[in-house]
Amino acid sequence: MTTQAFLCRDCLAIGKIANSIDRCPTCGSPRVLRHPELLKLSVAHIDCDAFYASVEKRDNPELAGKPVIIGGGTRGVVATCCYIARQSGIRSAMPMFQARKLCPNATIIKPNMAKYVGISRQIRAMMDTLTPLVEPLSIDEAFLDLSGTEAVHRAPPVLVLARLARDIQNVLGITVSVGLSHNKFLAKIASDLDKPRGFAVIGQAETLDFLAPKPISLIYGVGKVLTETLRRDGFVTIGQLQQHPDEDLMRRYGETGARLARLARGQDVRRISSTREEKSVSSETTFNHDLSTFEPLSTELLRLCERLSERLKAKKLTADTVTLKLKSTGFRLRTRARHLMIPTQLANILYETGQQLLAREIDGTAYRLIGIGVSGVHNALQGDPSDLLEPAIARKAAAERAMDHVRGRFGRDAVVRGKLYRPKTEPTGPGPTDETEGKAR
Ligand code: DCP
Ligand code: MG
Repeated sequence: MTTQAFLCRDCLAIGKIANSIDRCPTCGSPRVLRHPELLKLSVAHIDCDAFYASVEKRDNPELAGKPVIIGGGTRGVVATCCYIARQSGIRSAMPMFQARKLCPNATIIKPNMAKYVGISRQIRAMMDTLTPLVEPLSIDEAFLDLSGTEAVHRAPPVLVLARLARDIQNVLGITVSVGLSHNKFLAKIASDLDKPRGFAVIGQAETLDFLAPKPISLIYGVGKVLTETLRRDGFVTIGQLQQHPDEDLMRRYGETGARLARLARGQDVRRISSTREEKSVSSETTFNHDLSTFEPLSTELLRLCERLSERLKAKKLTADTVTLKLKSTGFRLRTRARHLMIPTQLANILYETGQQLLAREIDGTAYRLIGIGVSGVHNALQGDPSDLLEPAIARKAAAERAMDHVRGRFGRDAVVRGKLYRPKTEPTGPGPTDETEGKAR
């Protein structure tokens, strides 16, 4: 009789179980996890189920069993919807009018961000009691590294995680899904496999076979453009990348190819780094004369992005949220933020994002100050900058790093972007530049 390690997600019984038995021998529940590597794996990703919608359903029992959409507000799109509403085809980011058409009887609720942030913090606090290595990715998800915690908890990571999922449900009234594996890439994929209220495991032994039939777009950072390039070259599944010689992938796609080859095999060396202090870094400048048009504001923005990027690079940091700050002549403050899919330290990306945010604020208002800041700061892994995954970004990154190299050798003014070039005698210029670093919010 062959046996396997098992864990019951209801009564939390743990032990060995015969392969032929599919219910918990203690409580009879079918929610049994079984896997040969169940007691060895320690990297987890946890993601709340239909987060905003779950919170609203928790707070209004009349909504139980009914379709609920969270959205509207200023953006006019769906933020999320519950799993019942998803059966009608509604998805995040869909225009509200389309969602209403798909499910006319859905209850629509405007997002209450303060409430969701509060619950997110409570979940985080529960995670922090289990390991110092908690890395939040967004408001409703985080990586946890539970390696080496078995002695403290007197329980293997899988049991600690099942307890956590149960406690979050009992204490906070919302459900989460857990992915357990041997690295971040696979743990994140796993948490999505069994949603909602899921728990999925991807072991070392099945990594290659698990990934082989999956589409290449499952690899983080592979966006529409790269997917299309690879499809044209005959690569559709991850298995096709596995079968292809690494050297040829590198010859065709450079650094991106090397990275694709590694991830296709499920190799990911990124560590889980806790950003316990939600750090923010920013640069801002006050003008000698107020500015109201795009071009001069954009020129100042570029200068600030270069300084900010320089500081991030020096400290080996990347960040995933960019915030533009503007202060009007009447001292009214505007801040506009955008989340990036791939964390960055590049001036080019900061500038592109900042410009998009700036363009919407050009409405005749005269500004006396512009600032650009980042938060969601992570340690950049040496030799593994995530900007190398998407070729369009990789090209900009390569150009920027070449420029940094020249500046490193010959000084900051050795290369000056055309937009920032000013003859030395020109009298006007910006006022003082402030650089700050601290806790976000
Ligand atoms: N969100 C948003 N706009 C989007 C995507 C998400 O405002 N385009 C918000 C609402 C979500 C929350 O972020 O509740 C978390 O995002 P997820 O992608 O994790 O989505 P959900 O938690 O809602 O659903 P799932 O069960 O698929 O994780
Ligand atoms: Mg979620």
